[in-house]
Amino acid sequence: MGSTTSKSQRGRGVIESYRAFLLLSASAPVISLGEGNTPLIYCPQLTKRIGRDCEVFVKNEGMNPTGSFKDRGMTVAVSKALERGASALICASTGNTSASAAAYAARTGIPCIVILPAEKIATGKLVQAFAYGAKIVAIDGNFDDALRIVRHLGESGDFVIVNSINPDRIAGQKTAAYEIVDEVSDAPDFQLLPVGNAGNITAYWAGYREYHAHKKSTKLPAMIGFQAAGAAPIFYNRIIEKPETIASAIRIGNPASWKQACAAIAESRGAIEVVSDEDIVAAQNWLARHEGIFVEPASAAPIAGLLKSCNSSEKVYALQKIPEASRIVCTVTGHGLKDPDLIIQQMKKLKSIPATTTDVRRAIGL
Ligand code: AN7
Repeated sequence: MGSTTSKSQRGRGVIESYRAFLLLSASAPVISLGEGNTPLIYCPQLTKRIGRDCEVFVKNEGMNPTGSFKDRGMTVAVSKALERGASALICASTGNTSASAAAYAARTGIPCIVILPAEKIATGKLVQAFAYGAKIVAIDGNFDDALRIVRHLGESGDFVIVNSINPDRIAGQKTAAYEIVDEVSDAPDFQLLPVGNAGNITAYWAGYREYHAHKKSTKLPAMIGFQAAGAAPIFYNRIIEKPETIASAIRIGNPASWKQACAAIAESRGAIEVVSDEDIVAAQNWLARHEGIFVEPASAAPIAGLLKSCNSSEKVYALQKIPEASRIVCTVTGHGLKDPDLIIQQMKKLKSIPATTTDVRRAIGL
């Protein structure tokens, strides 16, 4: 197992880096775009806000080939699908899964059908699915409706479903936890991440547990998941028929991996929390302006929770009593450029000025 973390294997995709943990046969084809090996960035400003001798890191999954963590699971799901002779892929998506599935399908040379909630997909993600040549179907319904239809269509055997109900997706996404442990030589004390369909929190917990069982870490983190207040079925413990949030990636009312997420939270002595859309937008701006990391709104949910926990009048129960000297990892799941509409609204329209140094000096207030 020692070779799994060899530097020479970095950048070659998660299958080559962690083959022994992914149970791939030696003859399986590898469809990779060089996913994984994303930066784990120490965040001095967040660390300062938390205080108490803690350390805060951001695992920037926006640095994957299609700009989200989905690529880790997609390389495994698509490689295994190809080994089994798949001729087409299908997925429901709030945007990132479809962008990733479309890219890996293109790489494989097989068609990809994506079923999306009409008008609820961030511009950049829709552009990606189109650019990679997916067959895009928009429905008058939400993600939960789209996944229901995909489950039905998958039963025909004509398509391989590449949503996280496919266990190969979860297997691939575990590699993010492996990377974190490899990089800091142990598991963190707290692992924060946004929760939508709840596949990723399930995958991280499985990854941390496996690595711990292989004695690669001395401890296990508390898993803290964040949902948007208008789309928080796990937090409220009921299906949300009409989920609403500005963070369209996690606009999900009936998560497929609900039970597994609850198990991860219970077993790790973690928690599920909610943050408002207002806090999400503020955290997205804060992270870009204080740490230089631009993420999509869903990815700002754990940052919003962390920032809120620094404000003593607010209640983020799970983070209220972070012990001194804790190491905290926040996973930010998708790149900010995928969903620029909110930021564009904040920008004033740029008016051009004459192309002289004098005019430019005046414009910048010199
Ligand atoms: C940026 O693309 O569900 O809890 O269809 O795009 O594993 O679902 C995306 C989910 C977090 C939630 N952050 O992860 C889809 C989709 C971003 C995301 C999540 C998603 P899960």
